[in-house]
Amino acid sequence: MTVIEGKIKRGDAADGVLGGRLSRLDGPAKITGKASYALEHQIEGVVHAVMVQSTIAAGTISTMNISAAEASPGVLLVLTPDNITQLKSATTWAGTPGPEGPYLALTNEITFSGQHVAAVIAETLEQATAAAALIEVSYDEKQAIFGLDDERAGEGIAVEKMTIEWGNAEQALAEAPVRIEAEYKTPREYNVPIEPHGLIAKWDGDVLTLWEGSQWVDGMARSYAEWFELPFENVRIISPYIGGGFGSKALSLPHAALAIMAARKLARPVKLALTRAQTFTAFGGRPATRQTLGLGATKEGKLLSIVQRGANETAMTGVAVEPLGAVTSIMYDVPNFSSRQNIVPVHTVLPGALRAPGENPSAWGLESAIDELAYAVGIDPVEIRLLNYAERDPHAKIPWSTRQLREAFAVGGEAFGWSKRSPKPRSMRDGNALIGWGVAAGTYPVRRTPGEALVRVLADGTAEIASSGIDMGQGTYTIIAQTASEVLGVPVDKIHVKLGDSALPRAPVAGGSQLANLMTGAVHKAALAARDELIGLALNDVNSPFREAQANTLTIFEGRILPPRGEGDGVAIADFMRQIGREKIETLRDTLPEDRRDGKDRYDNFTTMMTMKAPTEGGYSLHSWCAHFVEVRVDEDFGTVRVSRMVSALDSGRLYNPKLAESQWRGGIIMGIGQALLEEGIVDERHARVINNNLADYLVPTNSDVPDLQVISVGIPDHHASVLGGKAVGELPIVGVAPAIANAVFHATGKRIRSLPITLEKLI
Ligand code: MCN
Ligand code: MOS
Repeated sequence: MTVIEGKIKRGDAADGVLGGRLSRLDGPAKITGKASYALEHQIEGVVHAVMVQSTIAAGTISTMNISAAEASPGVLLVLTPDNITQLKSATTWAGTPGPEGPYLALTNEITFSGQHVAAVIAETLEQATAAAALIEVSYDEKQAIFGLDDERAGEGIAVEKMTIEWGNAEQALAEAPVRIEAEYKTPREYNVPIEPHGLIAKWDGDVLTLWEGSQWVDGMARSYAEWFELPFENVRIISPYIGGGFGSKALSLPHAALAIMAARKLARPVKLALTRAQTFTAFGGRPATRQTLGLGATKEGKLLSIVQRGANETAMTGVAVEPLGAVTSIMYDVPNFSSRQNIVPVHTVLPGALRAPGENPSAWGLESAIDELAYAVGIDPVEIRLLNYAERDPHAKIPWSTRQLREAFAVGGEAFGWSKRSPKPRSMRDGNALIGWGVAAGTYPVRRTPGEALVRVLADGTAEIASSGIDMGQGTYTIIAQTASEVLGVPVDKIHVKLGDSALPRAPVAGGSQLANLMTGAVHKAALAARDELIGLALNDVNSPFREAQANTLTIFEGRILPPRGEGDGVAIADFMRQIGREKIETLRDTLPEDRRDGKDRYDNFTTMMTMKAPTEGGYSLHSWCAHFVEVRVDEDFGTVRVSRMVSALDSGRLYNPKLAESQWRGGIIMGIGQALLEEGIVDERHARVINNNLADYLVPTNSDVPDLQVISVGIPDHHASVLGGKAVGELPIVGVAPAIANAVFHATGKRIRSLPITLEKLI
């Protein structure tokens, strides 16, 4: 720490620089209502679209009578499977060609309950809603397969690329002195972000502007451009604020295609807001999963084999894989391993991504099973995890970059008071409450896709940073400002960050918990370039007051260009820019590899996930890690479970802003509590329909369900993982929470619940 002129401190982790606990810069705008969300955008002449859904899950539309709707007041257009425009099939998010044939946003073939069958567009929302109710649809109905548990669903289709095997797992399991074999299940779970999906679509000739909450404006703009056969540059998505996404706002969806189509046909801007109920069927959440796990071990608890056979439901018309082997294959040191997975087509909307797709249900199975093994061999649940600690990646057989999981167990256990646990189930109680202590680990990979950022230093002493990357509440605005502030020496309140607009420099998806690492990396690079240019001008410009200075002696701090100590106060950047007659210094930088910088490679990098690097690429295996310690209180008579205390220790490498990372961790843990105890899409088996399609019946935790959550960072900077040393934050914390709670419930009650959520009827 250096002190200049007695007050300004250099090298201090002040709130405004990287590593500081700056509060969210978008917070005041959100709290005061100044932040305007997609559907709040006011636009002249806007008309309203309302979706109509199928009431059956399987069959064909035989007739659709739209005449009453068309004659209804204010109605401008009714879109049906018979009159929609056939769009061009678009490249998938993975970068592979889309399905053959045209893209049909509506079809007469019904494959799930709640499938869109028509859209009504009218002058007002009320008129569109009233007219939508007048549409009469009749169907040739077929028997639907309601879900994974439907006998007719069968075993499904093997997904060969999910197979992970080494050693001879089946034989080693058969010969193991101790064996645990059980089935673990998770139900359909939904993203339910508070801001429902929707958009405003406006055409100006062949230029399409969309106000739509998006986790990935560039990727979605590509889909829209391809569907409507427009140049990519003609599509602009504006998404500065997003009311949560949790994985559900990364891809273009059929309802949006219909709104855009209607706007074109009518030559009027169209606004479409899904209802809350429609957010359960307009896109899918986490598919239901089941997995059998066989754990073979020595009598001392050393793992000899893991055999996993998993399945997740998918739609009749598309493939969704929830990788159940994701955690199973890397968590423990095991000489024999086999994981295989099937997908089972059922009559449901295509499942999507929900916070830690794969890792989440994977950890649910494994971290429950290892707990069962701990009791079977009679050792402590933390001990058994340390006994089987993987010193390197057991699957890729390469070293970890960093793995602070041992530290997480030690630090978390200490803070929780784990050593005071009495090992026997049902041995701790407080009156009528059975008390249980449980533990589980979690992990999430470090994903890497290059990013791009623009830095602009302006003559008024402020700086602008721009990128199409988004902030849906994670903190992107804030950490980007901190990064730029640290490099440019411009105070954070003089930095304006612009995000969420596909007209800005490109960025990959805010998904897979990668955006923080890649955007801070890109901003750091662009800001360094701007800083170099500023100092270069200070040394060389004919009008610069520093022309006589030696190279490498100038610094920039707190908005001033400073000479070496003792040689004066320096000059404010604003004054300097004026003196040299410059309005701005602008640097655009990306973190693309040299050979991918131009043309199609560059375009694909930002508009597909084709270029995302595997966490094992580059010789190290890159992952974040965590350990959750939970106390539950179970009412012995009623079977109600309360999480009364939780301590989690997490390794996400270096934190760019600990306050925000802790908030991410708490948010994820709360979602984990919901998953463990409350969340479940309840399927009416007769109609293959999710019936609790609203926030009164689809239960998520409220404040009274959540105790004080202690979160502790045990990470260390990891420069294999990212330029600035951070690892994944966003999805890590949900992983392992549900099994930690189930393990605590077992400790409290002696009952092993292997099917989520842990509701009271399963306990009494
Ligand atoms: N962070 C940090 N230090 C790091 C990494 C991250 O301080 N080394 C903090 C930053 O505040 C950063 C945040 O954690 O903004 C999340 O960073 P990261 O893990 O890179 O995740 P992304 O920015 O890519 O965000 C996506 C991630 C995902 S995939 C889901 S799902 C999810 C999540 O973020 N959905 C969310 N968190 C969410 N939070 C909110 N409020 N709303 C959602 O929909
Ligand atoms: Mo997160 S489910 O990867 O958007």
